[in-house]
Amino acid sequence: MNEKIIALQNEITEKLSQVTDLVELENIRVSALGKKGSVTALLKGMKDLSVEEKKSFGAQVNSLKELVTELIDSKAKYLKEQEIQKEIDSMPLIDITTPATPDLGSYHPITLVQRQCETIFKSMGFNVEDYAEVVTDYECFESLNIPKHHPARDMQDTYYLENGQLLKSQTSAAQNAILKKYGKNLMENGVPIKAIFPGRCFRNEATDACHENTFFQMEGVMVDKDISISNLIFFMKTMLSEVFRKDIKVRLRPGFFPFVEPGFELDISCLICGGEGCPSCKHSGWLELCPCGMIHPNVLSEGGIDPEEYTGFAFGLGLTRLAMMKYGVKDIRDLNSGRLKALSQFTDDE
Ligand code: FA5
Repeated sequence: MNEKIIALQNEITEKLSQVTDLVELENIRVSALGKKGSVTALLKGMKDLSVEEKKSFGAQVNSLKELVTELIDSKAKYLKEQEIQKEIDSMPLIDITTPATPDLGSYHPITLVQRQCETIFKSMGFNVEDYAEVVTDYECFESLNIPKHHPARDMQDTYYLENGQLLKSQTSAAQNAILKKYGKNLMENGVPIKAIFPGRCFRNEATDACHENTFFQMEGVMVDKDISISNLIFFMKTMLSEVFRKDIKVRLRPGFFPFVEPGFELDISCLICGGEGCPSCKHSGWLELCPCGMIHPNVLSEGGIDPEEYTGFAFGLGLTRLAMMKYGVKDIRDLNSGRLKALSQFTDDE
């Protein structure tokens, strides 16, 4: 190959190896391949050569031109990629297209009040249990001292499934399983049964401001030697004062449930109307919140616990109504409405 061409090729290759930006690269392109560029100049200088020399020299200059063009193109591609990478590296590690105040969602008021009750009872040594929503007749009624055809079944409009099972109409449906689960530890090691079990309940109710067909309860049981109504009242009082953190009026009156004896209705003075009477409390000034009582001996026996030796209390707190009272929700149906704007305004910050 011609020495001049070799020298020029080395010179251009050397320059290209050192170039670091696209402006510099463009200058090299113009200085080599432009009208007045060094490679173009070689072609112009061919006029003094013989025809044979022109053929060979011209071919070599064209190869050089092709080589330089290729080198410049690939260098340009590399430098462009480098520039993009630099720009990416300099970007902040956050998505700047995300809205400034993202909607993080919120807990439902019933969840808030349920969690609060769980914390209160856990701090008093209760275990939290979960239970099925579809249960058997035995769980929901028979094990609770409500045999088939007992009129107490009419107290709840229960949804039955075709296979004989039913949608849990009360969290009491888990009592038997809980007694059986913890009974052994009670009898062998003297560890009291202390459990709460929140859950969703279903009843074919005509709905109004304080009745829903789908609502939450939280059942609680405590069984040990010498458990009395005083223990029951202590736990109810502690729970209510912790939930409301203010003085509220409650009343305890006799109530009938076949699975407790004696049984009580624990009502709360309506916090929506201050006890005056309104649709939220069916104009009575009181809201049935947490029926309770001493567990019936038949229920203890059915759960494998000797009623001669042990006694216990049970309660069925209306969690949905508790959320109504705590957050001042006038109509219980709003809680199942799915209206996020309304439901997201509550927090558990005191
Ligand atoms: C029961 O369900 C009994 N299992 C409670 C119980 C447990 C008694 C343990 C004794 C011992 P009741 O049907 O009254 O009882 O319901 C209990 C509470 O659930 C009510 O006081 C109320 O707060 C709530 N509740 C009942 N029905 C509805 C409804 N349709 N909508 C909203 N809350 C309801």
